[in-house]
Amino acid sequence: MKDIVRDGDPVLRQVAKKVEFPLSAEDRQLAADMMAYLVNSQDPKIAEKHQLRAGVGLAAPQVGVSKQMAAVLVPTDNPDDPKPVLKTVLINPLIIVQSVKDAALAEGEGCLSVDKDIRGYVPRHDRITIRCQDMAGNTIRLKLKDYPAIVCQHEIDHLNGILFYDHINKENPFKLKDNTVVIE
Ligand code: NB4
Ligand code: NI
Repeated sequence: MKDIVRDGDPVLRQVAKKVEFPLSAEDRQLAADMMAYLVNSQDPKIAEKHQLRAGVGLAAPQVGVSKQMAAVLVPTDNPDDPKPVLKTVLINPLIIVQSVKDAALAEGEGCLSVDKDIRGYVPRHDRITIRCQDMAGNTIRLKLKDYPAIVCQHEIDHLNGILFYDHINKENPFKLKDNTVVIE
């Protein structure tokens, strides 16, 4: 697994290139490696052994590849059900529908590419519809809300050269619009 690119590297501020189909062997490997990072990072033993910071998402620019691809792995919080809430690789994703209502994580956001703790709410859309491609090149639509929607917006931002702290209100980091749900 390649090292994760840190803030300051220009690749994080570039608009990533579209991925072409059929996927190259290299692109398939990239998708598999990014998902493997997330799976490993969420296993406390493996994460400790390899010194991995836990992640629920990872975008290709974060491993130095300026392509429109991101892995998302949102685990379930139900111990009786091992099925993740969302496990997918987003390719060429676009937000085609977004709610007026916003949502923000109560704890703010952290990014594997940003070492400092930057506090404040990151306002996102509470509900989105994403149009993207799957590994086979089929165009798919994902309707998401709340936490999984926030994760995907963080990842899609990376593909457009945007980092979470760009969205934090500079005067008052904890100021939110009226119609915003805070998600625990
Ligand atoms: C992406 C997220 C930042 C906010 C919310 C959260 C973690 C990331 C960055 C929205 C998307 C990575 C990608 C976590 C985490 C909860 C689930 C399951 C068991 C530990 C894990 C911890 F690690 N963010 N880190 N940051 N990024 N929740 N959880 N838990 O994932 O930079 O661009 O394993
Ligand atoms: Ni990030």
